[in-house]
Amino acid sequence: MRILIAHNVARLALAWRDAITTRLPQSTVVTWPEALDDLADYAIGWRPPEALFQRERRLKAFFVAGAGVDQVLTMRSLDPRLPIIRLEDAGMGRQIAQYCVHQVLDWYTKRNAYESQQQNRIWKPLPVGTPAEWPIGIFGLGRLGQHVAQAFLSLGFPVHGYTRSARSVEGVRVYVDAEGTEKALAAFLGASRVLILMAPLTIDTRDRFNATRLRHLQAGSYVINVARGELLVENDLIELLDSGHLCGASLDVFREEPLPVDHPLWRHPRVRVTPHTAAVTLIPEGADQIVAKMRDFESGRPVSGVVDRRRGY
Ligand code: OXD
Repeated sequence: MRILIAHNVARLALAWRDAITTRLPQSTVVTWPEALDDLADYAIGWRPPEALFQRERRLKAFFVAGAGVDQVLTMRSLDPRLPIIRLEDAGMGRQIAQYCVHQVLDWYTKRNAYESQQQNRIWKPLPVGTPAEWPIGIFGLGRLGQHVAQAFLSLGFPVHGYTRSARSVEGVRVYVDAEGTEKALAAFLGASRVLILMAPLTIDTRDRFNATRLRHLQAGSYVINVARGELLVENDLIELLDSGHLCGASLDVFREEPLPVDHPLWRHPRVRVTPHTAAVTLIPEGADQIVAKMRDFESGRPVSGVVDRRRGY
């Protein structure tokens, strides 16, 4: 097979090339913009250039080296028939679950308050909460969302999940909303005191969390965004943090990345900012998964993780 790697970080492109070459020694693997004699059969990439899809007209499939596919689907030169296949979990679920649990436990165990008490040498036990007071609401119950749900369930938190496709997840109160109605979303938000955004960016989820919808959350709620910045209207989030309706937010993704240096989120006292690192693609796990999918594809077996272009994920 002829395989082309296009990663926006040169060092990672080389790491992917080596990982794929090790697993498929009979194949020719090169990195963009190097061209193969006879064009590539498959490409693997993260934030690939438009020019790739203009030049590589013989691709059988494009593998996204991550979970989110929004960056690829918006490319004008993308052939609408080309199968786009994304990574499914590949070690990301565990990382995102750890990130979310860490953010919630820090808040729930009053770490900030104790840190400031320590600086002032104050010995003062604060009231203890219970998990029942902090129902977790997971917006997007795909593989990664289910990982997060299990992590919170194991710690005794009630978990609510919002999903577009009917599914049942043991222990989770599921709000299925095939039509995308405001009623189901409002009920889900009203039941949650921690909102975790885990859904892909699509035309339906863009700007979904504006002030009106965030107000449906219980008073004093916490917001975590590990999905895409565009799901959340950042100014509305700030407004609700300032009004006290929200008690805090942990944001790993932003409408503009890197977050501009003068952005108010950097300095907001109740916002924690991390640079899109809640889950990074683990190349060995990712390469194992892509190679297995490529083999299935080559031999005509069903391949999971193929993006439904209509739904956008
Ligand atoms: C992803 C990401 O989609 O890292 O994999 O954001």
